[in-house]
Amino acid sequence: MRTQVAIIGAGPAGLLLAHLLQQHGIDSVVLEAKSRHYIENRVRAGVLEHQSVDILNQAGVGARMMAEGLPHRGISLHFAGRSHRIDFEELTGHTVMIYGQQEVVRDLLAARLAAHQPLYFEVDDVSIHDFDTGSPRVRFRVAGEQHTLECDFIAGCDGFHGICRASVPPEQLTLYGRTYPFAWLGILAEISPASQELIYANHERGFALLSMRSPAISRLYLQCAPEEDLEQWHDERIWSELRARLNVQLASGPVLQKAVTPMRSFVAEPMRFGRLFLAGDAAHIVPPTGAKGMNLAIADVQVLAHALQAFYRGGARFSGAMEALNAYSQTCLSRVWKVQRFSWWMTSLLHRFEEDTPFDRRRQFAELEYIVTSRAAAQTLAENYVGLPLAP
Ligand code: FAS
Ligand code: PHB
Repeated sequence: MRTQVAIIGAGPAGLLLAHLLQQHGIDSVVLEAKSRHYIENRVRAGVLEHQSVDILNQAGVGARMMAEGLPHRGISLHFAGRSHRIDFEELTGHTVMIYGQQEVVRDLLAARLAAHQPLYFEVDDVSIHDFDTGSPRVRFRVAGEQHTLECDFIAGCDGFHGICRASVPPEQLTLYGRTYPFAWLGILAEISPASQELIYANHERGFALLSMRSPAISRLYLQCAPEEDLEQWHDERIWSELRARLNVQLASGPVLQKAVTPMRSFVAEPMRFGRLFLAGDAAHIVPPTGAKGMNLAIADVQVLAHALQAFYRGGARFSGAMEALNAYSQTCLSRVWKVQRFSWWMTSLLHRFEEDTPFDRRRQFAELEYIVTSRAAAQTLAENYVGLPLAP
């Protein structure tokens, strides 16, 4: 079996890369460990930066997003018993789109299957080889049969727990990270959102976030202990805690899904090893407070797709063929670190930290007060939230 680009992972990164390459006549094979049903129903991110919306529209997979997504012009910050709106459109001229990650995955999957392009679900025993040579290979098993996929490049889009980053000799990797002393307990509930826009709350009892997926589906989160036992959180306890922290009229409703998400910041450098390129969560993780995880994956893939197009357009003998590919890691990391900073900053601004002294707590409120009383400070939050400029 042979292709030009072997893509490991069918999350937002892998599926978007496959689609962008196919639009430029570059063949790829996508290998996914889970089933189609699993990846189409995995509830994760919910906010698309304006550039992500543009990329999906330009790729021709944005029609349902534009029809069903919710354009949002701002958010509210709740603290010290008050609510303050941050008007993204007034401050930056941009908005964001509320559209669940699983919907983006469904749209990309539909395009892949409609184009009858190779995508294998429920693969296992995946391993990558010779990516430090000009002839990398991927070995995998599907339906009990072993295969070898020869290719020009391997795209490691297999997420934080995937095998691609783990296949790089440790001495070639530099890992940066921190874990936070809390997690998020998230629910998907069949109730109309209690607010038109997202509410981020810094409360004595802990952080809470009100988000949504549609006019009938709410997505809500509350800060909890890292090893929180979900069994201790029956629905009414969750609703009561959310009401206390968000300080909004919140009706209880059927909880469709509940899960605890750990909070970490993580970056692996570099993001390229010979013919292996890491993209998305395979290379970096941000705490979800800044709503950046999926958007970073999309931004990486935009850079990688452009570099691969330049390579194949110019031909391997073209002197600049490897130029864009050689610049991939640095190009992505420059923006990744700015987004890491923003995600860390939003997390530090809005959560209760056990070890905080009274001084820390007062300083945190002073920073919130500064944001809601200074246009410059509000603009800083807004321009990061709607999306920093993509690589040129
Ligand atoms: P993904 O993890 O989405 O996709 C990787 C794919 O590779 C998966 O389908 C996996 O099954 C597959 N894979 C793994 N190993 C493989 C192997 N050996 N062979 C083949 N396939 C393999 N971001 C936000 O912005 N907001 C949020 O609220 C938010 N909530 C999150 C909640 C959870 C529980 C998690 C884990 C993440 C959350 N994120 C959130 C971040 C998330 O949205 C990621 O940033 C996004 O999924 C990144 O996309 P990918 O890089 O494609 O990785
Ligand atoms: C979501 O809707 O899932 C969401 C929104 C904003 C965040 C994190 C998650 O910061």
